[in-house]
Amino acid sequence: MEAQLHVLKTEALEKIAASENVKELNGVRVAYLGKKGPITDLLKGMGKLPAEERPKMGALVNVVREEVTASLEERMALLEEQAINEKLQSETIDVTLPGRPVQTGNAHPLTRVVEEIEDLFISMGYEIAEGPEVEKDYYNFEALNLPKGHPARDMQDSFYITEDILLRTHTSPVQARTMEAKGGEPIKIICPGKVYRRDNDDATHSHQFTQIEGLVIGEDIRMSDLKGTLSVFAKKMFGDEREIRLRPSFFPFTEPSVEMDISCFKCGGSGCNVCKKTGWLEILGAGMVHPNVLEMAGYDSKRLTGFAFGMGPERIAMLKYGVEDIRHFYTNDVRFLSQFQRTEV
Ligand code: 2NM
Repeated sequence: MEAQLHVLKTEALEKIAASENVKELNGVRVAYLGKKGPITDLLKGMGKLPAEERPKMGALVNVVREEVTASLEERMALLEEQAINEKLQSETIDVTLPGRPVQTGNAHPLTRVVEEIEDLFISMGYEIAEGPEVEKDYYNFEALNLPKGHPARDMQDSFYITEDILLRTHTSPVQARTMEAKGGEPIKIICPGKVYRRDNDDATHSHQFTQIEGLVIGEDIRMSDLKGTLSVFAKKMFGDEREIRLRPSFFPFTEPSVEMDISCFKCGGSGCNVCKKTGWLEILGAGMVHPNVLEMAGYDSKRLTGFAFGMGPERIAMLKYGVEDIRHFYTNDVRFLSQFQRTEV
């Protein structure tokens, strides 16, 4: 029986050593130490031995069982650690890998020009005013010194909703509304927004486009204030070397009225393809607010005066970025839009 026990032990230890994973090792444990295993059998068979041999044999079987158990536990610990290490290895995540780039959009070129102009005027103390795009005839024309039948109304063929309501043809009605609301108080605003005119769309015309108008009303506001303000604007938008030039013009809501040119930012004034060899680029219209406009809004035109100006962000963006067709701004072709990606981070 001793020899039998020895063989059993050697066999068990070999199988334990040969087990390559936890499952296999568990099989060995059940086979040798389980209730139906040979060691249990030996213990059960103890009763058949002569009484004086029982203690010695019992002790021997126990020693073998403990040795096998100890070997099993040692091997189990090793295999479990191996299993964990393998799992860790195979599931490793390198948190230092660069992330997948996310496709980001960017502001529309017109939005950028409008925001740049807004920022400039905000820095000079202006507030931004907005108003309805569906507007009353009164604010769009009447309050701006364009009474019914005025020939200038034909200059701006409009989209009428009813006889008294139309899509605004400029953002001036926002200024008329602001003047009316301020009830004679000083004003310093710019009004950006969409406007509408009946036009056949082509490379330089669109039935819908954007405008930014400015209005300053206060004591002693003069033409020189207009010139200084617009000169700052020209340099900020088109470069410090820009000169401005005012030419006489006509608008019903201003008197006197002017068109403002800037010296060409490409050739500096010597003449090139951008300025069509004139050295100058027309940028905006402006003037001193007509006394009729002030009086209609409730201002005393003897006490307060003002200047106003209006420009088209599309035209400014086209000049600045060399865009040859206004329709590019509205057709949303990403091949066009993505060219205005901000490069600075
Ligand atoms: C322009 C040119 C000149 C203008 C005038 C006014 C108002 F409401 F104050 F009378 N707003 N905008 C104005 C003046 C607009 O755009 C070319």
